[in-house]
Amino acid sequence: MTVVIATSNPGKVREFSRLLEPAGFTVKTPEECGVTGAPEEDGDTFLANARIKARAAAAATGLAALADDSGLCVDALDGEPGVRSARFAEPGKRTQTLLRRMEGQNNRKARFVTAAVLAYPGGREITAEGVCEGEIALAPSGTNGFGYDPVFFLPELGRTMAELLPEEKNAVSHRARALRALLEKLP
Ligand code: ITT
Repeated sequence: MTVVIATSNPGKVREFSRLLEPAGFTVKTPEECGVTGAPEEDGDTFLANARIKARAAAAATGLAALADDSGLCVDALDGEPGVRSARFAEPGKRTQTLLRRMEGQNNRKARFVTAAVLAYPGGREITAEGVCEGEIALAPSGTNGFGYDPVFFLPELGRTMAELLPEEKNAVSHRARALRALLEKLP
């Protein structure tokens, strides 16, 4: 089965490909299918935004399309940046902005959340969610992964998400958990 990964984020493509290709899927990016531009993510929830991206790519390519919408929910910030994770601050300043907002906070508990949607061109869809619990580190560390990974500390592993190897992130991440749950629902 060929699946289009409906994202403009190369980190997500890498993570999904690593999980899907060994399971026998052929993975394509929207660009490889001649599709450029992304739909507006104006949903109020991770699921709504994942659905917008997956449906748009399935319609544009005529192929099954997988999208995820993810974000970091921080308890001390009442769940922020959450569904606004990509708009929280300018690209390149998000982790710094988050650390500044967390200054003096003792409660560092946070979780990454992913809603994943596999949309078929005919309208059928399969959805799943994945969560990864952790803490906001005091300072960034690590160069792997992307986004907020350098400031997301996993107490059980004693490392930030950006200090994990790609296969280690895929063993515990919100995205991998959502994808595994989704694949279990495939007919
Ligand atoms: P697409 O919408 O094109 O898929 P995006 O990067 O905008 O790409 P999201 O809206 O899902 O994707 O991401 C919201 C923000 O959360 C964005 O700043 C990401 O960098 C960050 N994020 C998502 N998944 C992450 C992960 O696994 N590790 C660290 N940060 C992540």
